[in-house]
Amino acid sequence: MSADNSRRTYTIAVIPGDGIGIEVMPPALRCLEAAATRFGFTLIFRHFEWASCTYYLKYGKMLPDDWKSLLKTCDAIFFGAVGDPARVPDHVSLWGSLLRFRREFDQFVNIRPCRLMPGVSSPLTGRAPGSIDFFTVRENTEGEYSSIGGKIFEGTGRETVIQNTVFTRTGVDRVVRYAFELARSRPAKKLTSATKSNGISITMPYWDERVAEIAKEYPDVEVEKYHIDILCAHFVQRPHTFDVVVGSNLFGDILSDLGPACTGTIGIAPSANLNPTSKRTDEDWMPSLFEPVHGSAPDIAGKGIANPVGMIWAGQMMLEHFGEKDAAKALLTAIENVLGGAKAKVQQGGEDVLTPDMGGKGSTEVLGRAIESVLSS
Ligand code: GGG
Repeated sequence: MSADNSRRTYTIAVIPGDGIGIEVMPPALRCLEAAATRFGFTLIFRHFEWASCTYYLKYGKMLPDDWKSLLKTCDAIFFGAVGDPARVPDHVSLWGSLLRFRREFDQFVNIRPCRLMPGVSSPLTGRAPGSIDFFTVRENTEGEYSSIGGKIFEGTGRETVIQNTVFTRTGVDRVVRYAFELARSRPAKKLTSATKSNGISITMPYWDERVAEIAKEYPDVEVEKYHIDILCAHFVQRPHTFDVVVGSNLFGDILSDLGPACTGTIGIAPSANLNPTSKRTDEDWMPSLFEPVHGSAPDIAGKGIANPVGMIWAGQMMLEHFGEKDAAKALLTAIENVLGGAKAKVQQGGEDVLTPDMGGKGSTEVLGRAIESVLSS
């Protein structure tokens, strides 16, 4: 990362949020601690209960007034999930927390790996672990997620609702360039752009134009574009053909849920919300945020069965971001070994560590402990 990490001490803002975010956080912290102990660095966790609906119901807001200065004291933000729609409308909780972090810390890249992991059954059978291995790069601060618009003639037959999509040249160019750089660094050197320029006739042709313009700087990268509808179909039918996929805020969000679902479960998918240019030494330091792709999942919250891998893998991405490459590699290997060995373990009469979303009978606690113990051994 752009921080001064020579001291190898990292302060992390821990924000579990709501629902299963609260359940997957403890195993992830234990795995991070195990990695720190094994690889000789120090993690300082600063725990915050805000950015949750419980906080909102108590204080009438999602964040305290000094949230920004508190988070700026940290090297990164480790975030669980937000949302409790039975008590707080989703747009209130999301815009009051996660979207503020992304926008006000200018975390303009949301990068989400999508990989077929060992031991995880995919609805797309017959493919070997690792044969699906791509990244979605989502624009994270503008696009369809805009607060510009309004309602008029409310409650009448002329009721009208408008919400504008915002694409700025700076905003589009920087995320597209990031995606090209990522594609260039990978063996396949291939970039897929998600568009819908046949139907959305102003913003999406603009997106396509900027991709085509920036592509000129990357002659070594193969570029293709698909309308979002057929791209979703290709994700399902041939996910192994993708390498780096770049999309607007909304399209990137949809694709980064669909991709992991095609590899078995969204429960394992991590994400990094990055401000790649901010430096720890800057006066206006803006930390990046790491979270699982999944949300708060009210349907399974409180049952102890949420898959902790998305949260643990998000921690792995955070270690990578800190420059702790060996620890990050060991943590990913621990996840792969535990998932890959899980079915054989059950056949030999051992404990089922896989959570129900992966077809098992295991719990959040058991799976988290298994990964922690492999990492510590
Ligand atoms: N851990 C991710 C999370 O809480 N997601 C909630 C959600 O609905 N996010 C929408 C988004 O990422 O745009």
